[in-house]
Amino acid sequence: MNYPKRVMTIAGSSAGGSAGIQADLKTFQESDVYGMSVITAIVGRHPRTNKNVHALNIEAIEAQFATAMNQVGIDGIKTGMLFSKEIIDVVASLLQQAKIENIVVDPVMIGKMNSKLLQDDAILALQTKLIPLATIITPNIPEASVLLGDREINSEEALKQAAIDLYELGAKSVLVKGGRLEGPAIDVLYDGNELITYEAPRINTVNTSGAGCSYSAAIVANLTKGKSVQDSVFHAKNYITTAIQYGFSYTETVGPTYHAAERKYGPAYRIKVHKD
Ligand code: PXL
Repeated sequence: MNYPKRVMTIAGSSAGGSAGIQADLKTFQESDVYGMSVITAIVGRHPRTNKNVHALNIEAIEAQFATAMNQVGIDGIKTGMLFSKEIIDVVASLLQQAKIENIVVDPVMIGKMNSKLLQDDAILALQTKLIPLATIITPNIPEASVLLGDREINSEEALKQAAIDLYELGAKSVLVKGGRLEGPAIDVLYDGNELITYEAPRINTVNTSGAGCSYSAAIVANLTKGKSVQDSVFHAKNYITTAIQYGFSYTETVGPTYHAAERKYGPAYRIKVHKD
């Protein structure tokens, strides 16, 4: 038997199940890879104290990584919410020591409900220690803007320039996600050579919680299965677009994407790809 590829997410636990670790593991399952997790922080709002981010200590993070590494082994890793400079430092050093081949860095900064998922003094460590190790980074527009020193990004042209400039931080590829622009959901991939645009129709929904997490989780799953970066992004964008199309909510809050949608209903759209 060919065992499934072993994929780890290093991210925050999102108690509602839509984002973070929970979204990643659901996406891994749908992608037929073996999911593992290292939890960096627990996100959940306390009804009385209002505290929302409960970070784990460094020892707990190292312990989880060592367990998965020694008991299973790792074919690919995605990072999501890392919260602090200290956590980024330890994650970067673990990734370097373990010589992981496929690394997706999703530079998560702010959650859909405005939770602060990365401290301000952690940006430099993200730029200089973690991003240079990445096979691909997947910032959305606000994250790309912060990584480029608060640059304004408000057009497809600016999106492309952001991808080209972020490449200088040392990742092998950069995917800037333009979902926050008006019109179709356009993402731009730059690999130091080609600029590729992936276009999905705009879906009229608020239920997109965890969409970015699930997208980057699908990318790392595809990479470990041997797909190229371009194909990994293409299939992941198809997957997440269908999951958003069938997004739903149990309550009045912003709801999750539907992780099983592509398997259950087939692709809702076919993503358009073009090269400049
Ligand atoms: O969607 C970004 C995100 C990532 N990781 C965790 C989160 C969220 C959003 O709330 O809670 C843990």
